[in-house]
Parts: sequence; structure tokens; C-alpha cells
Amino acid sequence: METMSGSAALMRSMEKDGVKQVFGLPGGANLPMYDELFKSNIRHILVRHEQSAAHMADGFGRVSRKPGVCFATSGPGATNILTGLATAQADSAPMVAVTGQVPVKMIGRDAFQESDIIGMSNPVVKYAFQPRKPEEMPLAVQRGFYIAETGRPGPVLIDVPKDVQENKAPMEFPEEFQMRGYHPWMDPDVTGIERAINMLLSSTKPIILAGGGTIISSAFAELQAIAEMLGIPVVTTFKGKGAFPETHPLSMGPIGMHGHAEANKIMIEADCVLAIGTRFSDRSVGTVEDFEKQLKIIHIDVDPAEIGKNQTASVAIVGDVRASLRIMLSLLGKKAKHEDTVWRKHAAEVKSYWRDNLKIHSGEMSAARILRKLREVLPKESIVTTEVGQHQMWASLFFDVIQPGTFFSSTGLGTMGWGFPAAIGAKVAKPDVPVVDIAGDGSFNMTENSLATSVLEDIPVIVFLVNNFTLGMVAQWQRTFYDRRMIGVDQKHCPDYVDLAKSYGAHGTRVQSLDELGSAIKEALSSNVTTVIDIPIDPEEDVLPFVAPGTPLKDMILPS
Ligand SMILES: Cc1ncc(C[n+]2csc(CCOP(=O)(O)OP(=O)(O)O)c2C)c(N)n1
Repeated sequence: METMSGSAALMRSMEKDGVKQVFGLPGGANLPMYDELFKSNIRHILVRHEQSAAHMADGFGRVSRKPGVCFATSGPGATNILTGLATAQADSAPMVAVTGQVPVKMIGRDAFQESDIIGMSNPVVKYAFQPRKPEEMPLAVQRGFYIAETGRPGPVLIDVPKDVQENKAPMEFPEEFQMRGYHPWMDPDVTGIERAINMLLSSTKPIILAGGGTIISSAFAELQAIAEMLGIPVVTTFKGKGAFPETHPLSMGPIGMHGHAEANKIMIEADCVLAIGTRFSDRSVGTVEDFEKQLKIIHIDVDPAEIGKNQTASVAIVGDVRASLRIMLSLLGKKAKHEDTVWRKHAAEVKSYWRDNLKIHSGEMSAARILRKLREVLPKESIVTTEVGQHQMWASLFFDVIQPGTFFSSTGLGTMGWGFPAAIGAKVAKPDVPVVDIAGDGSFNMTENSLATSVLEDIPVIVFLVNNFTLGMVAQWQRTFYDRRMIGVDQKHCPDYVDLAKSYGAHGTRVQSLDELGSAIKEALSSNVTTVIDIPIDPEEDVLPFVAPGTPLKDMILPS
């Protein structure tokens, strides 16, 4: 057994787990960790705010499907990552956060920069623990990574007191370990899958609702094969956007508050839904009661806690989505196929009607036009993240995801400022594909100092800044529901984003026409330098269609 410090064991364990980089910012309570990081082969990517470190790790994790790692010091460093942990938890993103803590004997004494981060983070992480002895480190790290990436992924926090980092002990690095009480996977129940197939085949208006779990388990090919074999139209949740190619004839797009008109229309007509890896959030289904009344639900989810939480399923299948769909496919192989149904033709008509007849803003730089331009110019394998607000929902409506698993957004917590650092993390995970953050000015303001990380660490991404000089989504709600009493939404006193980008050593450009926009995107793609494209748009443009909160999908508000 080798004797080493807790910090050295941390690095050794992370290297064993294949960690290539950590996102972080040092401080007094994690200096021993940083000193070992210095000696290791793991790259450190310095952030300007710990919240961004967590979002970068989250972006890395969502793209690579391996936990992204972030480091923060104790107290304020640790509390700064809380929003990042909650964001990852809400969207089931694998992540490991390692925080420094005051020495064991100082815990609970209000020491300088002490905060009870375990207590604070408990409701927003998959798991949190605090090794109290250096020899506990190897197992703590092994467990942390295992829990973060297995079953339903999520964020894990490992809080390490300074003396645990410093003190030495003989270390064992076990290859195998057992975790009693944690069963991340269950074998899907074949009888349930058979019942589901019969239910689907006997319904006349079946639909597939693909949620984020479909993306997490990379069940793209299986989903497409089932949809095509049975000729069933596919809607997604917003988190599931990109689980199915949105240019496919069977794709109806995301449902919900900011779903596509055709998706909401077809959803409310369906009689049976195959719901895959979704928690039926209020944003997706509007009022839960109305949704449930109209159709039979087949629910597949890896997390048993999701079954029956928001919707009662007629058939529930607990298991990994991909494994379940594979079994379904193999059983379906023996059954009759029915491809060209009246229902399928009807869905195609509904889609083309709404695609052709939905009014969009008349200006050249309308949201629809700029996002379609982005789609036209961007290679299909590019990864897109978004911030939170109108631009996010315009992306939902007007930016078609062609290659599954290339679109990521903070859909559960709705965290402004997530998209840009997450894009940086995504680029680290996939350096060879272009990465674009579709941003609003308010959201970009929250983490724009990540420009320093992007430039200095040479992690080039494109910020597609949909600039309406306002906190647009809040402004839209104030216009719609509060009789235009506009308060707290003006964003006029903001930096000049072109100058801001340049001052960080990035490229910055402002565009006034679609042609200029197309050229700016092409230039950014070929430059391989972080670029902010500032795209001024009309501050009064609304996101429509829209299902108001607390109302059913059938009451969708359409553009007049
Ligand atoms: C951290 C955080 N604070 C507040 C909100 C509430 N909120 C939701 S959308 C929005 C406005 C977003 O503005 P911007 O990023 O400029 O995007 P736009 O809606 O204008 O496209 C706000 C304030 C939030 N989602 N996240």
C-alpha cells in the first residue's frame, strides 16, 4: 500500500477514472488539492466565477456522458456552485464537484470561510459526502463518479476538509466495490413491454413523446426505428428536443408552453402515448389533469420515482430507455407493421398546415429568420446550447436539430447564464465540432466573464447574441399578463458587446441584415476564435405560440 496525502489520492483516483480536466478556481481551503493538481496530468481550466465552473462541468457531462468535474474552495466558493449543482440535478446531468472545507476540528465553529455545503446542497444533488480521513478518499472518488454517471445521472458533491487533503495515510485503490442499497439499473420488464406493444398497436392515434432520458441514454437509433416501423408521429419535451431528427417527416417538434403548434395540436388528439424518459413537467403537459384524461400512457423511465409522480401510467416500464426500446424493437419484429395510417397522414397535414400558416414577425431580423439562418449555415453536427428566455424558446421553435443529441439547454431549473459556460464545457468534450451558445443579452450578462476562460484557455465557441436590450421573456409576460406595467426589464445600460468581446481578446461583430449574419457565422466557424455575434432585434417581439401557465395545451395562444 502506498502512503500519500488525501489530495494526492484524489488526483490518482480521478486519473484512474479518466478525468482529463477540471474547471475551477482556487482558495485557501483547497490549496493542497491545487498543489497536487499542479503535479498531476490533469488540466486545470480557470474560471472567473465558480458558478461557471459548475456549468462548464455540466456542459462537458451532458455532451460526453462522463461526469464533468469542478473545483471550488470552501464557503463562498462552495456556495457559488450551488446554482450549478441544482441546474445539473434538474436536468439529470452527470457532474462531480469537489469543494474544500475547513479542517475537521474547525467544522461547526464558524471558522473563516466555513459553510455547511453538505447541508445546503443536499436537496439539489444526487449525493453529497464528506470524507473525514485521508484514507477514505479513493473510495469517496470512486463512489462519487459511479453515482454521478449511473442510472439517472446527476451531480455529486465531495466536500474535503483541508486536513483530510493534507494528511497522509496508506492508500488502497480498489478496482471493484459494492454499494449496498444503490441499484442504478433494473432489467426492463418484458411482459410490460409486450403489453405496451399491444396497446400501441391497438390504438388508432398513437404518439411517441420523447423526453430528455432518450438523449441521456443515446436511444436515438432505437427511437427512430420504432417510430418508422409503426409510422407513429414523434413529439418531444423541450429537454427531449433533438432526441429525434427534427427534419424527419414524423417529427412534430417539442410540445408544451413553448412547443410547436403542430406538436400541441397532435398531442391533444392522440389516444395513446409512448412516453420515454420524461417526468411530464408542467412546462411540457400544461395542466396535468387535462393531459391525463384524454389518453392511455405507456411510461418508460430509468428512475422508478418518476413513475406515477406527475402522470398515472397504464403501463409502466422501469429500466434504461435504450435497453427497453431494444427489447421493444426485437419483439415488434414479429408483429404486423402499419405504416401508412389515416392518423399518420393527418399528422403530416397538421404539420404542414401550421408550418405554412403560422404568422411570424415581419422584420428582416425576426427571431424566426435569424434562427433559420443559423440552421442553414451551421454544420449539422454542431452542438448548440442556449441561455434562458425568449431566445431559448425561439430556438425551440425555429432551430431544427438534425443530428440527435446536439442541443442542450437548462430546461428544468431555467438558469440564465448557463449556456455560455456550458458551451465551453461542451467544446472541451468535443473539440472538433463547432459549438454555439444561443444567448439573450440578460443571460449573457450573467456569465459573460467566461470570455476570459474561453480565450485564454483556447476553447473557442460562438455566442449568437439575440439582443433585444431587455429581459425579453419577463417583458413579454408583463406586456401580456400585467397590462404593460414594465418594471425591472430594461437592459439598455449594458456593455457594447463587440467592444466587450474584443477587450477579452475575442472577436466581436454586430450584424444588421441576414446576409451579414450568414457571413458572420461563416467567419466565426472558420476563425476558430471565440466570437460574439451581436444581433439587435425588435425589443417587442413575442414568442408565439404560447401556452400560458396553469392552462391546458388546447388553450395555446397563437399569433394573431
Ligand atoms: C438566474 C435567473 N434569474 C432570473 C430568471 C427569470 N427570467 C427568465 S427569462 C428572463 C429574461 C431573460 O432575458 P434575456 O437573457 O435577455 O433573454 P430574452 O428573454 O430577452 O431572449 C428572466 C429574468 C431566470 N430564469 N434565471
